[in-house]
Amino acid sequence: MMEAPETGVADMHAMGLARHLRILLLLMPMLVAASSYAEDGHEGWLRYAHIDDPVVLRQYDGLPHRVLSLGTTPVAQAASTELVRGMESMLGSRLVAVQTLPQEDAFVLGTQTEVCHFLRNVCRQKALSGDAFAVVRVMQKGHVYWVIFGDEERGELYGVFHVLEQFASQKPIADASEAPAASVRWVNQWDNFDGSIERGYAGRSIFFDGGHVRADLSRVSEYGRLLASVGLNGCTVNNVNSDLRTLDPAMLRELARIADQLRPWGVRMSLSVDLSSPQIVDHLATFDPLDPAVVAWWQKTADEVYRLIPDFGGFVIKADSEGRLGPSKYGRTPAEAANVVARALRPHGGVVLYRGFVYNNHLDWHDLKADRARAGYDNFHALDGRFEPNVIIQIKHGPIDFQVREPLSPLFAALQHTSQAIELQVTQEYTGQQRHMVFLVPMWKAALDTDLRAQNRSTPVKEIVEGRSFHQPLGGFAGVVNVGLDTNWMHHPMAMSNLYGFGKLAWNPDLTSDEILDSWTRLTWGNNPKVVSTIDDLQRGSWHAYEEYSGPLGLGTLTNIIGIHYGPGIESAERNGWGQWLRADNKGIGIDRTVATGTGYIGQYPPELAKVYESLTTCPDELLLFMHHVPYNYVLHNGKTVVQHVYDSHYKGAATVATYAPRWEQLQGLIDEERYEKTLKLFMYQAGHAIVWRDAVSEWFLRMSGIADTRGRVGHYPNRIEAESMQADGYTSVDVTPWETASGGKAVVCNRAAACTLTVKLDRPVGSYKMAVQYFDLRVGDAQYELLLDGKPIAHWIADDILPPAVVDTQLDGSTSTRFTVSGIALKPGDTLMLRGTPNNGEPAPVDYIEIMK
Ligand code: GCV
Repeated sequence: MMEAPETGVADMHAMGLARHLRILLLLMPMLVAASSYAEDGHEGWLRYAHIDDPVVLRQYDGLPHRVLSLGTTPVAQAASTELVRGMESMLGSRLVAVQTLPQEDAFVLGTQTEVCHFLRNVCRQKALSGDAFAVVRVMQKGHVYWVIFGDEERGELYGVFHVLEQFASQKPIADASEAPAASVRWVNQWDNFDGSIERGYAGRSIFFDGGHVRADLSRVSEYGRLLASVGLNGCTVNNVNSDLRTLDPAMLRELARIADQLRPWGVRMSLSVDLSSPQIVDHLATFDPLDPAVVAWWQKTADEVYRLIPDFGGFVIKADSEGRLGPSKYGRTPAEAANVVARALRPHGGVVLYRGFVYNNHLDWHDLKADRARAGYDNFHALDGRFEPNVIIQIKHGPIDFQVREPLSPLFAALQHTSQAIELQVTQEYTGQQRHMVFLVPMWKAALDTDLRAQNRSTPVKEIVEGRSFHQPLGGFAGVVNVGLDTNWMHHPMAMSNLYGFGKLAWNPDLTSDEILDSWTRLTWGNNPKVVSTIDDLQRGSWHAYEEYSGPLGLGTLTNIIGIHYGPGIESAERNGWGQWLRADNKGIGIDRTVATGTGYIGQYPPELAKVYESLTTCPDELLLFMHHVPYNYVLHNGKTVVQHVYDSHYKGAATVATYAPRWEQLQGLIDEERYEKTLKLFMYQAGHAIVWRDAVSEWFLRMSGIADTRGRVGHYPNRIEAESMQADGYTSVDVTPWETASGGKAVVCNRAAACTLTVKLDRPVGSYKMAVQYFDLRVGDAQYELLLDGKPIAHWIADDILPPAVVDTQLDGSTSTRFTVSGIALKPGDTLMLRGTPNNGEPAPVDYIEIMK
């Protein structure tokens, strides 16, 4: 017998090293992939974090190690690759792909027809249709086959994502069968060809740059994967304010590259198109939808689109709205326009989503009967039943424009012979632009669950847009998302819950907001119970808190509505053609939309609901000022006067937001450092900005109504030292516009190259204090600030945040006002506090006030 050569300790060490090296080399691509995105939110809810808990892992012990994928299309391939990827990452178990049905347990993926050839039991299952999927265990010849199938490959992919989501939420894998609520589950991106995104808050376009489709479309494929994982099946890639070159043949060839990236994820590309395209692209004499040359043009163009993009979804049309041309130019109706385009798409299976957002933005504000909220109904209700079957009217959930609270658009109930889709806004245009945490799913749920009582029977909005209430062939959900090139897609780590939630609701609007939130939190942040409950609690009330400090009682978000829609800018709503008025004077506020004395808008609702809104006795407080004009001392159902409610609500909302950062700090060490820090910074910012909102709105109501806050808060800030009252060296006082966005309506600026200072002698009793400096952080420049106590530096910071640009980049207002805080400052009577501001590149180190609190 030959003796095995002896292996010395040093050799063993070397062998061990070599083995480690081999393992390391094998793992290298995975490590590189993992570390390049680390925990920066890039993976969204598809982190597939490894499950370490042996007890949890044990429940997956009996799962197969083989996978047979019967389809050959890109979607089928994506489904099996995803299953392998997810299981390996989460369970550490390697699935081996096989080509034939193995004589051992296996996962089997395919369409129902494909699987049925091999596993007879699947033929006996209820036939699936559309995008439905099923997961069933089938016994055959003593082996267990886990079959994941759909009517089409897309369902198969959804089935795989369903299974992976169970692992990620540490739930057992059980048989399941699901079908989506509606066939159209699309996202809209308002991306421009130059790479900018209208109302996008997370960087530049993942699709376009410099007038063309980007060379590198890798983020598009990743986006497609995220969308598919929550059941979304369409993506309109360009702005509804569509570039007039969209249907240019050269551009179409470029756009086809985007469709190629989305295709493996079962996401059909669609395009926003302008009705004047026939004139622009091919110089036709007219774009009159009834002109035979125009009809032929749309047919020729649709044929060309489908030649390039065989799975093309359809066209989204914004017309006669906010400066876009439309059929009204020729005295034609939206139905006549939509139908011409729809007929061209129909042979190819495409649809038209014609937006119900048609209104006149040059309304006469002197006319007390003029009302923008009426527009959707007024423009469309008479056309009910006149649309081709492949036209869907895409209706924003409220009659105005994605405000923090609106009633449901009455148009949903008025169109009973026309397919409809609800348009929801995932991008937080009016709800904090992804710098404020606002979990929007509760708002959407409230909208979808609203029973409009059309025909005096139950007609919840969700059933209308599913096509169920009025037996329509189509229906759907369109979410304006506007992800960008920011690593984590939406900027605020919490904002991804809105995209996830939109997809989940589009698939199943009966899910509860809490169910959606809880699964998003687990997938995104892990299953640690403290992490889950803290994040769920933070998010759950965030919409309500935002409403409390930005615009309660149905007033709408009290922002600068003709500008960037971010910080407070209350009176911008009044006296212009945009029709989003408050109708405020020193006696009262709110728009009278009653039938009896107002604009008659309430009469657009079915009678039962109209009755509720028409009467002050039954109109809910939360919509009061949307429906009625009342005096400031009108008493609400909650027993408070309107004005006192406004004060209390703003203080309450801001106080809630002040708790976000301390609650978040409880999670330090339980989640990754990168996302922890980013979120903490945003929560601290939000706390400061909620105070800007609180003070601006409360001060404005105080000045307008002349009615004091019974709790003495508004207008009294005993801890505040106005910058303009401090001893200044170089700083000069300026008026801020609008006045309510700075304390006392004034701030100070340093208009010289060298630093300026503000000095004040303090007279605080001995103790430890917190200081807040309210200042303005402009896009231009990165000014520096330093706080000195008795000559010693106690804090230093740079104003380098990227806040939404105001009307002009150098404007001091409620969008650029922000706050720096520092705690644990020991004070005694007679201390001298100095703030030194060093301007930079046009940013004059502006300061509003300093607040010193216990
Ligand atoms: C894309 C609002 C937004 C616009 C948007 C428009 C629309 O008015 O502020 O940016 O335009 O809605 O939905 O068409």
